[in-house]
Amino acid sequence: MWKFVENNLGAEQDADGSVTVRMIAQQYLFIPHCILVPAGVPVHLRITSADGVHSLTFNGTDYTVKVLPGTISEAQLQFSRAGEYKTVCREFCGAGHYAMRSELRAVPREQFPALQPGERGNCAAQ
Ligand SMILES: [Cu+2]
Repeated sequence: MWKFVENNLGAEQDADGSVTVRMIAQQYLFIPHCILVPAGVPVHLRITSADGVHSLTFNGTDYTVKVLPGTISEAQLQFSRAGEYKTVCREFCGAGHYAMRSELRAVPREQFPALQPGERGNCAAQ
């Protein structure tokens, strides 16, 4: 089974051009806190929870991914236009729930391959 290790979180481009994103939800944030993906490309999301139940949503889309501890939730996503999508928890998960929001940034697809792996989980590099 594939392991969640800190250095494999983030976005990784696969041989067919699609992207795999690995994330962790925990009280009260999503890790990585900001993630970059190419626009217009299939994104295969894998996410687990470090504690309770969370629900990952992307503002401006209909995507909702329920996140549970002890299991990996998978979803197929695609962000057709470049831009910022706030990632917001929609499952009440405790006192800090309302502040549980991070960001996904879709960049023009031709820009993505030039990003270093460290930049794909860190919007400050943009
Ligand atoms: Cu929550």
